Amino acid sequence: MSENQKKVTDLRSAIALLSEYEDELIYTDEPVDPIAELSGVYRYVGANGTVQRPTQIGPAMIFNKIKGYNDMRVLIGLLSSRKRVARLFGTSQENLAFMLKDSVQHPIAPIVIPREKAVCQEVVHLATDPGFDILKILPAPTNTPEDAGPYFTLGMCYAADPETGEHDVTIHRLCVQSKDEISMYFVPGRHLDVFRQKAEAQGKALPVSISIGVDPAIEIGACFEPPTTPLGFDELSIAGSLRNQPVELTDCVSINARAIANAEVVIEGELLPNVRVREDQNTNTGKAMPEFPGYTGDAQAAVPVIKVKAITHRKHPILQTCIGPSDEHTNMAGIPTEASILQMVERALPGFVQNVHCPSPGTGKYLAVLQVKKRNANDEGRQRQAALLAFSAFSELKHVMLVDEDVDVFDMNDVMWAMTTRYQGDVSTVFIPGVRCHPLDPSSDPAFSPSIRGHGIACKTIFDCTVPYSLKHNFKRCAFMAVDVNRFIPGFNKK
Ligand SMILES: [Mn+2]
Repeated sequence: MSENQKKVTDLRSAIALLSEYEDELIYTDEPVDPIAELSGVYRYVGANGTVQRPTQIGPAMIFNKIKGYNDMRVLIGLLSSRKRVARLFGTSQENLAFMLKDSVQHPIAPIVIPREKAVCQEVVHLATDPGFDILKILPAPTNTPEDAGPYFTLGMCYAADPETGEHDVTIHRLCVQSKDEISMYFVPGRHLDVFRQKAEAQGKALPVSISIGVDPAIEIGACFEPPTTPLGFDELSIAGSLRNQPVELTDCVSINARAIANAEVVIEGELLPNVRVREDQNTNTGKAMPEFPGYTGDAQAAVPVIKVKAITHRKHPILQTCIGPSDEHTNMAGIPTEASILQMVERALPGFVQNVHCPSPGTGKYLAVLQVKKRNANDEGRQRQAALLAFSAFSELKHVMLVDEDVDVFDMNDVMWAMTTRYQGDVSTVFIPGVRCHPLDPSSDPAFSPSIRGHGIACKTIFDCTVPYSLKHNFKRCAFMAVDVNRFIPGFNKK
């Protein structure tokens, strides 16, 4: 284990680690309005991703003063740079997916600690307290002026299967609907929704804890999806493996559920059976919030509701949030996607795929670039087999780009060079039409293409930008002399 890997156990230790670098974290004391302004600022500072330009890769940012709130800070963009994520995990950007893959294969289950030791319960607000109001306690941001309402964007939603008792953690968009109600949007098939439906079939509520402001290993681990983490796989055990120490849970104060013991904030509640609300019932904007493909999602007509029973938090809490289309999402969704692909291709084609990158313009979920090494004539064609495996490893993947071992998958300029000089559209493109992908891609719609029979179905496509094995001799990159630049510019290789 590297030093950095051991140093982080919660959000505060992650912040302390980033403070050791000069370019990873900035603070402001200028009072900010959580309604649209906070996200508006960070769009310029460090969102990047699929956000409309101007934006950039930049530091994480802490707003020390939130208008209308005392003693409440907001952190945004913690994971919105791959370099920063690598530092928080004590590894290199190129090795992140391999590290995640190993963690999934060697999970360490969470443990439960006594409530008196759980810092997330230093301050307790019960919904039965006079004047209880979610938005009086927590400055949930509204990300754009047309959002359906204020959203919690980085809540680790944790619940148990009512039949088996197995747990699942996932991040969902959570819109504050009233003083003690939050709506929860599920993309079809999500594991917490399976639990919710099982409870609903029995006419019961499903207790759920929402932990906000935790070790980033939990945030990234929570983004794994099946088949890598099938129903019943507690994704908290991935974070346990990443830190080589179990995630600590504690019993909630108001419901029969567990929360992450060192979270900054925990919202405790119950998903109510047979209750639905219109997501934008308070604003009628027709919109939900900015989603990772770079478009503001439509407000859903009927989403499940969490009745909040309590909010607990640490003293001087830090509410963590993200911009949906930022690189923060790319990293949280993309690195687990890379790890899932690596796991599957390594089982089927050992040693063939060298690395995988799910880059920012591909949202982390829709595009994967696979770097392969054709070792002999028999490897010709295996690159397309690797692409098919990638589609199986992650069902929401839409495009796979294949490049050779001399192309840097972490440099999209180099990938586009490969597409320019090692790709001919008519023979290098493989279409797999009519496959279900993801509903938030607006082009995956029958109005866009006659091959699409329903919203969320897409034409998966392989862009094979590898050189045919028999032609490799025609595709050698210019061979510059390997030299030690440090002789000319001392310290050059340390940058
Ligand atoms: Mn799951």
